[in-house]
Amino acid sequence: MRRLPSFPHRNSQSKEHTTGTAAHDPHAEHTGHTGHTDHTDHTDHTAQDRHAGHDPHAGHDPHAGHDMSATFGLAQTEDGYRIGEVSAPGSANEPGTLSFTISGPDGDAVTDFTEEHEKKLHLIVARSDGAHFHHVHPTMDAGGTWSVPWQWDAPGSYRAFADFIPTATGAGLTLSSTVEVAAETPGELALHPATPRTETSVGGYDVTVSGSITPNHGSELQFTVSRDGEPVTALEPYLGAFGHLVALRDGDLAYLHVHPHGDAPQPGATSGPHITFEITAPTPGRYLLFLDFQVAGEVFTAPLVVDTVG
Ligand SMILES: [Cu+2]
Repeated sequence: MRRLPSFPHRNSQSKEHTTGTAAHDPHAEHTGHTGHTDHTDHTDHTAQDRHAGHDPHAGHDPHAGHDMSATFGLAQTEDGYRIGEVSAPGSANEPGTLSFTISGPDGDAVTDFTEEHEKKLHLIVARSDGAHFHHVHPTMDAGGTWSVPWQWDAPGSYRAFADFIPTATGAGLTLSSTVEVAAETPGELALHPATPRTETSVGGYDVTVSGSITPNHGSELQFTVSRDGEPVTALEPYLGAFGHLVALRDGDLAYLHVHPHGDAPQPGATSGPHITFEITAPTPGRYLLFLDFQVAGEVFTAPLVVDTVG
């Protein structure tokens, strides 16, 4: 596995970057997806999803094995590893802590993780409609409990994805569990369908995406960052890359963690305005894209939405 150089991590452990800006409308059909919490049956994905050989990153991307795994992060248990119940505040706007443990094949909490992209565990949280996306890095105590200060912005059914490498196997896993955040009134639970969006603004930066996603083929997506109409060339390494892309399939939030083209940046290097990723979407459909990028020490997340073509 390629070792990534380490960089100062300016995003504090507890800081989260979140997107609440997506234009959304009520969309009730997502509510049925909460039943995926214990989705350990791989059969419905196996035929088309076990195809590491199709992964354009095979051979040089440390994620190649688990990005295209059978469950796409929708399972709570895989290869004997399990994410336990996620404890978090039960309602919105209530400060607290989000915590969980990862247990291994022997049932005990796992405490030995191998760093990947400068962190031993990456936690992605999104509501069932893809809104309220968070990418944070909890800390682990000696007993293997991961925790991070937490407050929900809105009620609903959320999925929490833990992306990690148990040192015992060296094989990356993404496991997830759902968390329900109670609403005071039923109207607060209205969900919002994503609609295709290839341009967005975050923190004064304009981000566009070009390219198209062809299902089951490596497809190139190019993001361009500009500010006040000028290309931004001061993109900084964040977690060992000039950008991180998480793609969630609209509907079930199947999870794809994608890494950019090119070698890991050297410390102090800057890049821009383009960041290019190769993504392999497992099925036709709509994909919610969350691009993390860093400028002047601050991390931004740009939410975009692309439908597959062909
Ligand atoms: Cu992370």
